[in-house]
Amino acid sequence: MHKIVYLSLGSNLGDPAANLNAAIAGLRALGDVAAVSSFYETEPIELAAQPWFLNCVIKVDTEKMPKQLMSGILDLEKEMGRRRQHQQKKGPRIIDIDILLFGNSIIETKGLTIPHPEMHQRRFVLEPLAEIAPEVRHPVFKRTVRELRDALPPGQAVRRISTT
Ligand code: PH2
Ligand code: MG
Ligand code: MG
Repeated sequence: MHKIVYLSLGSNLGDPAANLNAAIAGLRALGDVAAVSSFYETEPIELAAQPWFLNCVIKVDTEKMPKQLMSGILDLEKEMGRRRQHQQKKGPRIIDIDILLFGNSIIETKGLTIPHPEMHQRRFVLEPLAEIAPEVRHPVFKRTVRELRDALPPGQAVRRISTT
């Protein structure tokens, strides 16, 4: 059964744009990539003392189940050189791929929570997500992505990279 999934991608090590593009290419093995937001330069949040990130959001049409998708994502992160044991929690990374929304599913298991528990507080997620899916509704808060984005407190700088 097809499901529409939204993923957040982020990188702040090496060549972040190349890393996002490589991740998007790799994710094509897990489903059809139906939309890609602009890339955004974003102020690091939660752990401030690290380089700015490059973030984007993509829409994927997949036949995978949530756990299968998650394990495919973890394999891809590893393949791209991410080493979690050497990594500071919330710190710099070559690539981070998070599942934001999986259809309208609400999932709470060890190791996988959907919707992503912090997505509604993060401008680096909501700004690119509002670009490609403004009317999609958060299944827990029942607010659209645009409404959640507009309700964010000021702060958390994000700058859309122009592609033209
Ligand atoms: N990821 C984090 C913590 N903080 N800040 C920005 N701007 N972008 C991120 O992708 C990010 C973050 C943990 O995954
Ligand atoms: Mg992650
Ligand atoms: Mg993350």
